Amino acid sequence: MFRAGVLAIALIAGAPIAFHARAGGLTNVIGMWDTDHDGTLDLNENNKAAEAEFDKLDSDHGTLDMKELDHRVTRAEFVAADKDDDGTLDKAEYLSIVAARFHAANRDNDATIETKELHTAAGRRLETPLR
Ligand SMILES: [Ca+2]
Ligand SMILES: [Ca+2]
Ligand SMILES: [Ca+2]
Repeated sequence: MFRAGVLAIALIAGAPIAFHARAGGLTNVIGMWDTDHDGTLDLNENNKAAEAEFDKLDSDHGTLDMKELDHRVTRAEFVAADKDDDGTLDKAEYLSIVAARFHAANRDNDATIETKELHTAAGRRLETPLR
């Protein structure tokens, strides 16, 4: 607990821009899901965010249809991800779309999404199914 606090303070001191973004209410998905507090979103954190969003959208039966997804994914993505062709996305199918968007947004191929990568067209597409 103590170590985590020190780390958080160090990060805030070292990243005034990120801190201001949070303080100003412009919290992005990195701010929401950066559980290891390294200032970036890795695929593990990305998947946790996608799972939480899935659970939020899915009220009852463990899958999402196009209506529940409400424009978070495109029709083409939906059809490609729906491996069992049942007209809905289960969690694994949904995560496959989000993972593809993660890789598209990760321009420098370093396994993490940085704030600057979120501020691209691909980054915004990644944020859509995560919040
Ligand atoms: Ca992180
Ligand atoms: Ca399916
Ligand atoms: Ca990156």
